[in-house]
Amino acid sequence: MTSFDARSVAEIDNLDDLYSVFDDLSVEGGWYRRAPALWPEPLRNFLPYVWRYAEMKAVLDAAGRLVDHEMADRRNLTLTNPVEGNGYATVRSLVAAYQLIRPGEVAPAHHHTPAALRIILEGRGTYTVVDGDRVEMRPGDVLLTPSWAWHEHSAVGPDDCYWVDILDVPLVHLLEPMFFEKYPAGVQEDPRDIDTSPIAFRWEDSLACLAAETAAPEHGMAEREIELGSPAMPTIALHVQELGAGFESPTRRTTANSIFTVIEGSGETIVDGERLTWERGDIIAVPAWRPYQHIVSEPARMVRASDEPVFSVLGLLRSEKV
Ligand code: 1HN
Repeated sequence: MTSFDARSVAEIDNLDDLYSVFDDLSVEGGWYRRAPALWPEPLRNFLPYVWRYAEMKAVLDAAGRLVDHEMADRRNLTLTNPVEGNGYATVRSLVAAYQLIRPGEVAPAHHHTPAALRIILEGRGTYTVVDGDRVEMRPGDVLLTPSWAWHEHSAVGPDDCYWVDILDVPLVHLLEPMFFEKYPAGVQEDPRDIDTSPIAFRWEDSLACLAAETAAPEHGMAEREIELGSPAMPTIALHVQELGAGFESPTRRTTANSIFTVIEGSGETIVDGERLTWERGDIIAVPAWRPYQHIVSEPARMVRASDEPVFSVLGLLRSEKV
């Protein structure tokens, strides 16, 4: 920074000279910006994308042969949105990952300010311990790890276990309050075995609640829909959606960002004109304000994770049919 000379600034008599002092002072003229600060509607930033479970599973299996838990802590593949310049997030505020844990392995305890949840895809005999409560995780279950909760995972059965992690890490990156700590003892001592817990949404309960729904949701993007929690966590909402064979949703867009995990069925989602086909276990990124429509081939159930609660509480949630 050069020294500020008020007298020479007072003598400036043309715009070029005025602009030339801006950089030195780290200011910009609101009328003379290099990049606009406001625009009429959300930009197309993050890209619509689908990650295929069949491919991810093959990669995880290879990692399972080459990377043990001593080395990995968590053996997961984070899903990096392919938009230029992005190195981490799946959509603006959320990151998703596929994780594999093999029989006998323990992913040691840690906690962090980002909130997390797991959606179990495959494998029996896997447990998570959240703040001292040891909960079995079965396919279709959704398990929450709220901000700052201690959590570790283990597999004790005969199966390789695969699940999807979704976290609000990119939101915490944006806002800066990142804290992370490993549990000093490695694993939590004397966990309590419990089966019902406010952090565990069981698949059989989701199915029963879906079956009890009489009306379709107002937005029309599914034939039946339930919410897990209200919302599940302060930054992440979770909805389980049921879409029958042949179902065609309207085309809608919302300012919230969504990650869909396909629990069963197959179909395609047309996101901003791009046709993304999907089947069981696949993950679909639907970024903010991209119009999207589901077209279903085989009866489908999916979990939509979104940052809707953040938008609601800030007065920024807008959705519309297009
Ligand atoms: C994490 O802590 C877990 O605890 C999984 O299983 C995925 C992705 C990004 C950052 C932290 C876990 C994660 C993660």
